[in-house]
Amino acid sequence: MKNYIIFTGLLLILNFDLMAQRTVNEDESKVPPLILPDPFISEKGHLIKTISDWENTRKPELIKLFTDDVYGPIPTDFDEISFAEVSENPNPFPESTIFKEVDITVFRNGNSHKMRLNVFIPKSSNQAVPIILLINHRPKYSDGRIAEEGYWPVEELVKRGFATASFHGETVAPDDAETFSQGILSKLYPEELSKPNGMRTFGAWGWASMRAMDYFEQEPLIDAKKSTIVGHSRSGKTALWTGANDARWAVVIGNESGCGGAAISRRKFGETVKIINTSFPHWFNDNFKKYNDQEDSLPIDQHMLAMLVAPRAIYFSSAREDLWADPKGEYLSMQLGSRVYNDIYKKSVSFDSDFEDLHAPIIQESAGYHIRNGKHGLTLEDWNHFMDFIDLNLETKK
Ligand code: GTR
Repeated sequence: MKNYIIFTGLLLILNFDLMAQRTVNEDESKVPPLILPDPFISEKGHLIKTISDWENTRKPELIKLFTDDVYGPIPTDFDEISFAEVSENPNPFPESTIFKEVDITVFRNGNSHKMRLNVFIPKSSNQAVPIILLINHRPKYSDGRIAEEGYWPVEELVKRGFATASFHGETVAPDDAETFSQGILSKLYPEELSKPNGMRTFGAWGWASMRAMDYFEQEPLIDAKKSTIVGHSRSGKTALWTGANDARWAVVIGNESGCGGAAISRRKFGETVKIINTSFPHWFNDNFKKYNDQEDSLPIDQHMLAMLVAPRAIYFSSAREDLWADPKGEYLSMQLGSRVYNDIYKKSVSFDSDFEDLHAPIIQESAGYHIRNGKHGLTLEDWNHFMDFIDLNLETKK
């Protein structure tokens, strides 16, 4: 009898799984015709033409729409911040780097929270160096190294003259629907929890990235004006939202960030708003759930997120087999979003190729993109293209 009940349960689960898979579209011919909200018409119906129109009217409108309907805010208010260098682990790369393990403590309304940042700085340099921050959500060693080959290639980054830092999302907000509030949300910003447009984990991880930037700004070995933020997948979504909010990041990179990141939601290709909100209800705010199966009523789409980074530099990357993240939707978003550089900032950015004809990375001023062969992941090949893009945009080439 017992076996019979368990067997039935399994069948039911399998059935639900199959049903969920059937509703995922990975067939380009089934993508609906795209009618996207116009980034260059203000809420009052005015045409946005100048930098002033964009920066004073449209950009604040879009930030508010993304805040209220998608991600929630990244709060910037707190009472005090302190940085303590601790030495808990030996330097895994003593030949080439200076290793700093930094505890960042933030105080607000009588409460405090401590997060850990791991920083590697090239030993050889005699001047302040540009830095690349990686937001991490993968298993890591206590010294910050990530076991996956190429995921955080510290030695290669340092060899090319970059300092690099990383924190794990769990240091401020657990990546779990039940426990996500057991970090800065309950300790420092409890009022956010009851707001339908409040901060959730992406806001919390973005907040941590901003505190890392606070550290970079006061560290003499780092040239904080030449900072890049990088995230892969869920951390890529976070990197893009952080880069849109915090103008201190000179370069913003979203690797395979997919649904709720670079990919256009209205394409409904691969992961959809409903699927992501169901699997990860703690990532986005509660209002975003209104758009489950209702992508066409979103007041924004994700190409507008790329635009919020301008005039700073933005880069998206995809993997050919990563259909779940909708590589074509990520590229289209860059093609459409990068119009802000041409139309508003009068720069010359071009994404002329159709997605199907892409064969080489597009490394140019302001906006770039590559697609590589293979599956979802962050690899040394991705990083080499990122570094080329950063070098070009920050003139860090030696
Ligand atoms: C998947 C999720 C994606 C992506 C990915 C990741 O399960 O559906 O949106 O974020 O996780 O972070 O690796």
